[in-house]
Amino acid sequence: MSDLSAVKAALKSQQIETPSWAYGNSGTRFKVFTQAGVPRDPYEKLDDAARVHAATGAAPVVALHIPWDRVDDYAALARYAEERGLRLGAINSNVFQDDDYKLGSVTNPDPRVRRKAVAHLLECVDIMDATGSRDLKLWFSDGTNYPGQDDVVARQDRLAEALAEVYGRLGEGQRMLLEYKLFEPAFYTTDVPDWGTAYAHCLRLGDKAQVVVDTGHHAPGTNIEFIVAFLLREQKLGGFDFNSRFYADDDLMVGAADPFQLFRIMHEVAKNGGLAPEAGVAFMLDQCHNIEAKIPAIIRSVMNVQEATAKALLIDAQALASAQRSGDVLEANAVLMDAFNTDVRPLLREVREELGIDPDPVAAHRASGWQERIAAERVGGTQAGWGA
Ligand code: AOS
Ligand code: ZN
Ligand code: ZN
Repeated sequence: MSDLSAVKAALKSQQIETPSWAYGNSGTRFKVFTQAGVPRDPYEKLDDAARVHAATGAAPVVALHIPWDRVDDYAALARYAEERGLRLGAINSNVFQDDDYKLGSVTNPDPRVRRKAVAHLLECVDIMDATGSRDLKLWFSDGTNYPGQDDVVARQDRLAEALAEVYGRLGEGQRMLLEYKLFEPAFYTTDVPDWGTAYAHCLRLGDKAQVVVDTGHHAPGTNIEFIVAFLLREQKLGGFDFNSRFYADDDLMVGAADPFQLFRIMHEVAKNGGLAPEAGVAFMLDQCHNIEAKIPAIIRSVMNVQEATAKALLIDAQALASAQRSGDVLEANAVLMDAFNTDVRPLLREVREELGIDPDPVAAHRASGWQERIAAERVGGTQAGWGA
């Protein structure tokens, strides 16, 4: 795409979904460094998310996590979001934080535990009905630690059975997004370890089941953009959990360690129709901000996705196709690199000015006084945290 107004229009229509848990305290198993002013409940998380949207104009959707965001009245929470120009996004289920799940949730050898896990997933669909959320995001920590610990194929059967039951409960316009992860917390086998496994289950389930690609969930060196291109071609890319990894599932700011990889991913997304709203690709963040200020970090992350998207949109598609047709390897690569090496920050400043927001979202947020205000006001109560 080289028509600048079309590039700008595409950038203006891209929506990034921020995760409620990124606003709360988080850390590693070694230490959680708490921060002043962190939200104490889902409502305050939405207040912070509204600041991210105000600063960027591109983050109107907020993903929830059950039970971390448990409230009595989900419809009221959805209204609260709406009053702030937001809407509630994916409902992230949690079948990994309970003693019962030591040997797995939906793949547990004990039918009682499997029942409990499925009941939670079904409850998440009830919540979607109340919030108006489109997506149920499923990530299973299920797997084994030792050879022989359990029957690998029987676990796939149990997984398929649970997924089918939840799939059957989905309403019109609702989807199930199945996330894969190479390892952790299970270290020998993981029941949904890769895109192929997730894809195979989704294929059997039907159109409402799609794969979610968490960029942090691959072996080093995995060509994630190939996976993205393949899934888009098959109409099975439901969305992303964007973050940045260096070693494993590091959940750092998207685009921080490897902006080139993010550009390559966004190139496949843009080229294969994934930016069109009707493609339904959810651009979610799945990050934690352990040592950096949370709201500015989320703003920066949204900007990183926008910058990669802008560069992908600036690729001269005709020049690329012609170099590819003629087998000009160097020229084809140069076309891509030209776009990647373009400084798109001035373009994005213009886009923001046209949207009527400050061209510098991080500076605008810092100047807003929000951080000082929440640090002063949010005293007492318990701060929300990852896992709380
Ligand atoms: C876990 O590693 C995953 O990335 C999940 O997406 C998880 O559900 C998310 O971190 C929120 O719980
Ligand atoms: Zn994830
Ligand atoms: Zn993860």
